[in-house]
Amino acid sequence: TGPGLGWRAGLQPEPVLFGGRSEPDRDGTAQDRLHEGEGNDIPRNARILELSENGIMRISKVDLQGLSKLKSLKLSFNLISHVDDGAFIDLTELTNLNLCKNKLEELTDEMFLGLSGLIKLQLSFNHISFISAGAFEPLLAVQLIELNVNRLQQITDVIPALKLTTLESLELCQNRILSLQSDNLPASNLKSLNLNGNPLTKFSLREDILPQLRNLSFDECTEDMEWDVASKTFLRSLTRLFVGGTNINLTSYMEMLRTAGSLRELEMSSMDTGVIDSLVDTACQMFSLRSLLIRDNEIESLGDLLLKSCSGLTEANLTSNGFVRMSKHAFRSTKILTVLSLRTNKLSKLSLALQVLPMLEYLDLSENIISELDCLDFRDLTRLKSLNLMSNRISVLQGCVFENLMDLEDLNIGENEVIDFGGAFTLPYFGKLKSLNLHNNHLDELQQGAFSSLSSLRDLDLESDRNYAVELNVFEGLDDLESLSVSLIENDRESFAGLPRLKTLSVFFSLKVVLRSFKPFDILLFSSLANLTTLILKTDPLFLVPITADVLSGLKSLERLMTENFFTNPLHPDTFKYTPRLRSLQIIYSNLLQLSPEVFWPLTNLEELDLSNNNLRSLDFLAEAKLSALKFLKLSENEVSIINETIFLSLPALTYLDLSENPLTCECSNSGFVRWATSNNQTQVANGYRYICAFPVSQRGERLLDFDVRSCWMDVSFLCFVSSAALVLLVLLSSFIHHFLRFHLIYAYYLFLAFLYDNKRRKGDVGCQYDAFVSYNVCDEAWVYEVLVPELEGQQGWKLCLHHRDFEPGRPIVQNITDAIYSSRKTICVISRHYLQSEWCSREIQMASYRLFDEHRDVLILLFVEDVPAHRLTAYHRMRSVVKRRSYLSWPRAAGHPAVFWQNVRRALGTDRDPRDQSDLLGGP
Ligand SMILES: *C1O[C@H](CO)[C@@H](O)[C@H](O)[C@H]1NC(C)=O
Ligand SMILES: *[C@@H]1O[C@H](CO)[C@@H](O)[C@H](O)[C@H]1NC(C)=O
Ligand SMILES: *[C@@H]1O[C@H](CO)[C@@H](O)[C@H](O)[C@H]1NC(C)=O
Ligand SMILES: *[C@@H]1O[C@H](CO)[C@@H](O)[C@H](O)[C@H]1NC(C)=O
Ligand SMILES: *[C@@H]1O[C@H](CO)[C@@H](O)[C@H](O)[C@H]1NC(C)=O
Ligand SMILES: *[C@@H]1O[C@H](CO)[C@@H](O)[C@H](O)[C@H]1NC(C)=O
Ligand SMILES: *[C@@H]1O[C@H](CO)[C@@H](O)[C@H](O)[C@H]1NC(C)=O
Repeated sequence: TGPGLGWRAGLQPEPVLFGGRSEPDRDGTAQDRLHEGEGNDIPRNARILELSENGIMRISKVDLQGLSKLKSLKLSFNLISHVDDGAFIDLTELTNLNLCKNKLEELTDEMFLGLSGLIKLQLSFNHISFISAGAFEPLLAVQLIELNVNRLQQITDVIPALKLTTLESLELCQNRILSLQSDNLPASNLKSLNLNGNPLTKFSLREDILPQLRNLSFDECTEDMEWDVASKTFLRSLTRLFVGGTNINLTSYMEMLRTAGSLRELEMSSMDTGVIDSLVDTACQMFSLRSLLIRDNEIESLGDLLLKSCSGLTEANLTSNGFVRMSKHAFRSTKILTVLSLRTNKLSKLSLALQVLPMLEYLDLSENIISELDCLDFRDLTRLKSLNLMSNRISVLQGCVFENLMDLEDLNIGENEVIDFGGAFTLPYFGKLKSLNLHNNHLDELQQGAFSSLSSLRDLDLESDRNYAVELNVFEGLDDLESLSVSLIENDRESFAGLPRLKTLSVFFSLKVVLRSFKPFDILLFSSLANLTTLILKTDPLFLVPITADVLSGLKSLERLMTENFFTNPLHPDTFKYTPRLRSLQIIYSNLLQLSPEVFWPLTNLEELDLSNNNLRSLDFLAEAKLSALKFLKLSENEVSIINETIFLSLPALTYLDLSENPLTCECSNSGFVRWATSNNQTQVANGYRYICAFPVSQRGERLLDFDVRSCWMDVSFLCFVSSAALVLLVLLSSFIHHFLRFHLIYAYYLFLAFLYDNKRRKGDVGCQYDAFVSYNVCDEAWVYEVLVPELEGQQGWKLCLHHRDFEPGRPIVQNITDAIYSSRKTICVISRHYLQSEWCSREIQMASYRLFDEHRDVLILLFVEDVPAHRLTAYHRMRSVVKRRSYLSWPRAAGHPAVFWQNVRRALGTDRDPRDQSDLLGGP
């Protein structure tokens, strides 16, 4: 059904695709084709494809292409009116094709090409009126063709089917066929022909065209039919005849029976009482007749006469005839009857009529109104194996009723009103009983040893809507019991003791458990059931007894656990540690709210998990649950709105996922899940295309899988676009900057370093070691050592840091120099032309000038040892701006008054704080 389904494939022995039902879209466009042009996403290895109840209108050539493994294809309840020639050509393995309930009008020659393995073809409920001569020719193995409820007018219309040598069964109910005449029909191997509901007026065999026919049905044929079979031998194989309806007259029936000499089974329904009596009488006189089925007739009383000639009968099925009374002698003649059904009548008592059937093995009296059984009713039925008394009104069970039923294996007294079976099952004659059904009776109590004589019993059903008490050791003696259903109101640890072979146990705990005991659920209730494989636990919705972590202790063989309303929130992490072999787990209607992954850790073999109806909000526990064998996961009717698709990475074997009825969100948070659901080729998301958005409000009612996940990816790619565009711009910009502003950048870089360094020092708060750091060029070294140092260190007593260094490029000891600058209060630059050329742009000066501006402190003292004309300063922007803004000291200008010069130097070295203090200091350009 188009995209939106995951698949069952891979390990599955039978990959299945369920289409399920889909309502037509609101705009009426329905899924009118199998695919919507997005490519065929049905897995190639699918074996079963179910596409019923969709709106498919035609099947085209490509729809089923390549599905060569398909065994069964179900396309019923669609609107298919056209199938392309060769549409099934690849389906060579197909055995079943169901096209019922469609709008096909004709079957063409090429339609079934390739279906050489087809065994069963179902075409009922279409509008077929024409079958092309070669239509069925490709069907080399077909055994059954159903063409019920179509518009075929003549039996000759189905000649293409009759010609098939493999065909055994042809169903033509409710067409418009008026007659069957052998004149223009081919001989056929048909074994079963159903003509029910056709307005047949004539059945005429003049030639031996149906030599193998065994079953023939004429129920509800609405016209008076003329029966004309030329020779008794033509119907020599006919063993089963089904007639019904009121429109065939007795003369025709008699003729029918006369020509069908080997009849073993005669079935009659909805006929006139008078016709039945005569027909049965005639039929029973046929030597071959063994089985009579008289159903859906209105016969009030089963009298002495109906079966009076039927002494050869072994089976009488008298279902749904409205018998109110039964004559004591009704079965007087049918002495060898082994099977008798009186199901669905209105008998209130048996009137000892059955006493006379010593050969009876199977007796069905269900769905009557029998309230009492006489001790003599079954007295002579000593061979009876199966007795069905279900749905009657029996309230008292007397032991004597079963007294002679020594061979009884199967007894069903379900849905009656038995209050007390008064020790019936402690009596010795039930030694062979294998199955006992006491479902839904009115029991009050089960006493100790109530079933003590049932030593062969395998199945016991004691489940009941009503609640009854179970005494200790009630199941004593049931050594062979394998399956038990029971409703409990007492939770006693001994309840299930002494059932060593028990494999299946179903327990319904009623509210009365709480009311009676008020104690926590007994932890060792099941502890003796080491062979149990299946456990079903249900409680009243109001049952709120706390379940202990040990509730499953001892169940070491358990493989299937189904609970409803039983576990309470939260589930103890150790709950399943006793059941390592569990393969299937169902916890439903338990309001778990949330689960911790640890709960599932012991369940390494778990294959099926059903957690429906638990108000779960998140599935994140699955990510850590280590459910590596899980194939089937059902989570319907919870409160999950967002699914993180990464959880499926931890479910490697998952093939089936059901998330129906969850309030899913149609937002980008679910886009990963939507993509996973539509694209993964292992897990089928069951009915995924029907999941409806619950949020956001604007999307409510839309389908989840219609949510356009591309819009989510678009956001991402837009982001990608923006960021890569930004990146490109950045690269362009940086190459531009590198090219044109490299030096500014380098400068800024050192400023930045200085800033960092400065910050560091400030934090370190290192005190000044020197009064001044002297920066000079090697050419001025003589002046520095001969004039400056003696004056400042000798005369004035300042402590100077002298910059002894080699000026070879590539060897600046940056750290040393900056250290020196920062451990001095001032930096004296001895400026000459040489200095400007080689030193001014050096790092230490830059850093010092940074310090100057940054700290707003006058750390820089400029000593000009020679006159530098203003225009020569222009190359040194910063120097110029310093010189413009600050005063400086000029040695040549002060040549006449060295004392003044040194006095000014002293003042400059002496000032510390505010640079404005000495703004008028020295005079300058
Ligand atoms: C300069 O650095 C060297 C090595 O890092 C060190 O040994 C020397 O003492 C430093 N000099 C000054 C003045 O800090
Ligand atoms: C004939 O009818 C009997 C009883 O309904 C059925 O079991 C049997 O399969 C039919 N035979 C064929 C060939 O259809
Ligand atoms: C019964 O039907 C046949 C065929 O339609 C007809 O020939 C015959 O007269 C009818 N017999 C009676 C008694 O109506
Ligand atoms: C009796 O006939 C009914 C209706 O065809 C069928 O459902 C039932 O199984 C038959 N019972 C026996 C014992 O054959
Ligand atoms: C399980 O069943 C076997 C026989 O099927 C039996 O021998 C054994 O005792 C049973 N185990 C328990 C604990 O009842
Ligand atoms: C899905 O789960 C994975 C693994 O736990 C996590 O990394 C991721 O963020 C989750 N995604 C969302 C959308 O919550
Ligand atoms: C399923 O998908 C996986 C990866 O996406 C691929 O390796 C594998 O062959 C596919 N299997 C089938 C049956 O298409």
